[in-house]
Amino acid sequence: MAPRKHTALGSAIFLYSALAGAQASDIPTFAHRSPPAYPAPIGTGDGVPGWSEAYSKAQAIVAQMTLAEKVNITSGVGWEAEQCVGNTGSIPRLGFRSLCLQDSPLGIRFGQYSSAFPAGVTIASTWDEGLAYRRGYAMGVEHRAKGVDIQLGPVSGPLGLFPEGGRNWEGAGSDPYLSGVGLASAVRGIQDAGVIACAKHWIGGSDLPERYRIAGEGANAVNESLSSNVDDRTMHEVYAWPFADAVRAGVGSIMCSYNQINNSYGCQNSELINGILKNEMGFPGFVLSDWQAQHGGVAPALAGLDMSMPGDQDFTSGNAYWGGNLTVAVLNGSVPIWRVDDMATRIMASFYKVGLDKDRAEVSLDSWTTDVHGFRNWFAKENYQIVNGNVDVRGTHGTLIREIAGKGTVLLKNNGSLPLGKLRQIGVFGSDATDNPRGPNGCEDRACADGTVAMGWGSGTANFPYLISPLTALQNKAYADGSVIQWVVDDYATGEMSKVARQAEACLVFVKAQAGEGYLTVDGNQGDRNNLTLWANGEEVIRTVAADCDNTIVTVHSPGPVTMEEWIDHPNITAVIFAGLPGQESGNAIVDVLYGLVEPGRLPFTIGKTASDYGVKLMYKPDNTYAPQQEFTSGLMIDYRHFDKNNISPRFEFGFGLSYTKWDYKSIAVRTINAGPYTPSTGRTPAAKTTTVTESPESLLFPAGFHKVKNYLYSYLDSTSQYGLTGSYGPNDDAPKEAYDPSGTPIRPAGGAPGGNPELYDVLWEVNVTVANSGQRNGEEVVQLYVSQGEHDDPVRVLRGFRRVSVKAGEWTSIIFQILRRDVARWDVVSQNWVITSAPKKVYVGRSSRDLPLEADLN
Ligand SMILES: *[C@@H]1O[C@H](CO)[C@@H](O)[C@H](O)[C@H]1NC(C)=O
Ligand SMILES: *[C@@H]1O[C@H](CO)[C@@H](O)[C@H](O)[C@H]1NC(C)=O
Ligand SMILES: *[C@@H]1O[C@H](CO)[C@@H](O)[C@H](O)[C@H]1NC(C)=O
Ligand SMILES: *[C@@H]1O[C@H](CO)[C@@H](O)[C@H](O)[C@H]1NC(C)=O
Ligand SMILES: *[C@@H]1O[C@H](CO)[C@@H](O)[C@H](O)[C@H]1NC(C)=O
Ligand SMILES: *[C@@H]1O[C@H](CO)[C@@H](O)[C@H](O)[C@H]1NC(C)=O
Ligand SMILES: *[C@@H]1O[C@H](CO)[C@@H](O)[C@H](O)[C@H]1NC(C)=O
Ligand SMILES: *[C@@H]1O[C@H](CO)[C@@H](O)[C@H](O)[C@H]1NC(C)=O
Ligand SMILES: CC(=O)N[C@H]1CO[C@H](CO)[C@@H](O)[C@@H]1O
Repeated sequence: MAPRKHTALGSAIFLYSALAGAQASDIPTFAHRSPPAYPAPIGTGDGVPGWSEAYSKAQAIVAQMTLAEKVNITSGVGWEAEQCVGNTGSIPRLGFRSLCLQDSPLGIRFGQYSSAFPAGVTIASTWDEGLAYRRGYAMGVEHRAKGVDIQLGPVSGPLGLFPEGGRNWEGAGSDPYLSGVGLASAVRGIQDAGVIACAKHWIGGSDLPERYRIAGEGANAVNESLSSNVDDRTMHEVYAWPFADAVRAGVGSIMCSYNQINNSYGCQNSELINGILKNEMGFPGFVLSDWQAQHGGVAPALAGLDMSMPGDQDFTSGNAYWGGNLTVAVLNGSVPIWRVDDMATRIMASFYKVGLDKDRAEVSLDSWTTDVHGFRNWFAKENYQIVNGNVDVRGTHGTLIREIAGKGTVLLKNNGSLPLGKLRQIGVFGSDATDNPRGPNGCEDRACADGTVAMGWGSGTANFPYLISPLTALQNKAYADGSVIQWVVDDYATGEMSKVARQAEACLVFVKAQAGEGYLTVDGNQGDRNNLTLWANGEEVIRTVAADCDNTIVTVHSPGPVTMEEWIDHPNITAVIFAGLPGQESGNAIVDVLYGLVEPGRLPFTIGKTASDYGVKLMYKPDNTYAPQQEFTSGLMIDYRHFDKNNISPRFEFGFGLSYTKWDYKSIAVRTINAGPYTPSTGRTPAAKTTTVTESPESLLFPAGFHKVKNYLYSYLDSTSQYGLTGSYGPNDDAPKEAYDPSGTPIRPAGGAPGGNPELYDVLWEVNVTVANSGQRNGEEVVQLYVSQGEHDDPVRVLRGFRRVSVKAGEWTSIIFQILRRDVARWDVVSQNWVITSAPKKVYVGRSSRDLPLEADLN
């Protein structure tokens, strides 16, 4: 979410329209349309695991709220209106403080005395569910101590269809199963620490639609955001899959996305929010808009949006789609009162679910200044006070960060040079080894590639409390070992590099690529990378050093795959490491891996030989000026599934990574579990309790003598004549009369509980696998389980289980995997349900998606 302040923002002229300034007659006709799904299901805690008590409390407090109070907690008060990147209104009468929403998925954005955790791509590379939970928990602890109520993370979407995609690194790898486990672990961790997690972005933004988000911006000006056109089966089996895991894990909030899906905006697509998320996936929490992803007032409310962020139509405009306008829309009947009751109840239920009613800390961070004192209402310049309390919330998280960064570093090539022993002389090369001369936080939202790359750029970032560069850590190591160490960190000083390379016993080359969010451009890359090659003269640095050093060890810091064909087979390159985006402990972690103190991780995506091998094309220029159309023709075949289906040999396949020891896959045994049949869910979502507004418009006016903060958004009415306002619907989102039906809606057959029909999670098989460490060192292996579903249109194999195990040298272990009904089912577009076909199914177990020594039939 949330870019910095934009200068030229969307021309959202119509209050409740999806259209920004176009004449209906000029609008091109696009084939893809999203079906209507109304009414919005009313959230319930009845019989819902983990939610029933929270819902009772929420219903009790919402029953005490006036309409203006309910609207207040659904509506943001405006960009820069308060200290967090997003803040709702408060309820002074009930002593309820406004909710604070803060980026990011890897720590506290704009935080001070807080940690910069490894990015999503690096935690995914650990393939360690327990570590993912601990990372989530540690981030939650930090947010909670700073007074943040909702942490805007974790991320699954973009999922990584496009390897160049600018925000892939925020998420947990390019496979829905891996991403789902990552999402669910982070959600549990964050929420166990007492903070509401926000799974984002719902949905279909595998491209970076943000570059086409804003009408009237530069050469890529479009009238409406890019539309991701995704077929139903792919939506279920690929893009929505991880979110089902998050919902099942109890996630309190989900953020809808900037892009359109089938030409309907993510935050007002009724089929996606009302239909798939709230009905089919049984999501009891609330949906909030990405910052300026809301394009109307009534349509999103009816389509299931529950919270408007940051509240203003354009940043700091002082106009809201909701706030006072939602109060009006309820009074005049365009939004039913029960819909606002449901919004407020869903928000409060999540609040109680994570225990925010107990010991809630004061907000002690500020997003707009690093000074201790500042204006609490930054845009209005009101309420000068202490805004950065500067509580140090880091605890011992540095140790955890170092462990994750080490275990998430992937060893790609090793001709025996690693792990390093005591060296007489070390050479270090490349600007990626060293500090950014402007400092660790010297570039706005980390948007530069000077010095070592340890996170991507954009809103998904945090301030570094410190950043140990590889060079710093290697100097410390050299000092301890009594080694000589020399370095050349000017990427163009090739003459000097050759000299140093000729003297060193090991030549450690650090190269990089960088990517981020599209509101900032670095070296001509508008968020998305323009290519998959190295930045900062990387190839030449490698070539130069390798020409003079027969023990050249290359480390790549990057948000995703880079092509390596030009240099990987060079005989003097004895080792290659993919070190992802490791966070504040970068240098210590790479030293741990180089010297063999930790066991490395595995790739959460495929490294292809060429960019075109991925079979997809990121749309760098809009294909039409009205609303770019991104056809997801790749369907289910994302990442390794595409390589497998088309018999393309990658350089390094999904799941690949070398270990410092040797592993033998010994045996596999499959046990069939009698799970019983799969029964489609029946019944209805709850009916509305209240359908009429009893409050008078007069009682909703601003109280006499009320002080209005400049451009702050309130839920009160300016005048009682205000609800004579009229407006219209956008053409894609016409609200049918069903939207106003208070009697609920039939539960979809695949629905019935958070995460979908509970029987989808029945265990059908248990697979017992034994793996032995036959090497000389204690080690850690990531045992991976893949399933082939057997139909001609299925992927060759899909990941359906993994476990990172620690085994001593010479010992073995057995791992029990559970294969769930969901793991072998496919989405049937006709019955709108999951089905298991009669095609023969197999299970494969091994070290990567292409190294699978064990297999068995699933009968
Ligand atoms: C999008 O359109 C495709 C067909 O073009 C359809 O299969 C799918 O269900 C639609 N999805 C949504 C959410 O509208
Ligand atoms: C809504 O919240 C604002 C502060 O964020 C507060 O000034 C206002 O009184 C609240 N409105 C109601 C109805 O409580
Ligand atoms: C309601 O929407 C209209 C039209 O966009 C806008 O001018 C007005 O400021 C909004 N009202 C509030 C209270 O935000
Ligand atoms: C170097 O390592 C790669 C992979 O790690 C392996 O394929 C290759 O055979 C090794 N070459 C030598 C000379 O050991
Ligand atoms: C790829 O992009 C990077 C970063 O902008 C640039 O340094 C590099 O030269 C580009 N590579 C090619 C082959 O153009
Ligand atoms: C490998 O390094 C040695 C120096 O150690 C150098 O003589 C040789 O030419 C290099 N090989 C290649 C292929 O560059
Ligand atoms: C009610 O108010 C909303 C918001 O001002 C407006 O969009 C809508 O058209 C109005 N509906 C009617 C029936 O007046
Ligand atoms: C799994 O297989 C191993 C090796 O055959 C065996 O020792 C172990 O008891 C099995 N575990 C279970 C739970 O059946
Ligand atoms: C159909 C339509 O309204 N197209 C408009 C899109 O935006 C450009 C300006 O950016 C207008 O010139 C087009 O008329």
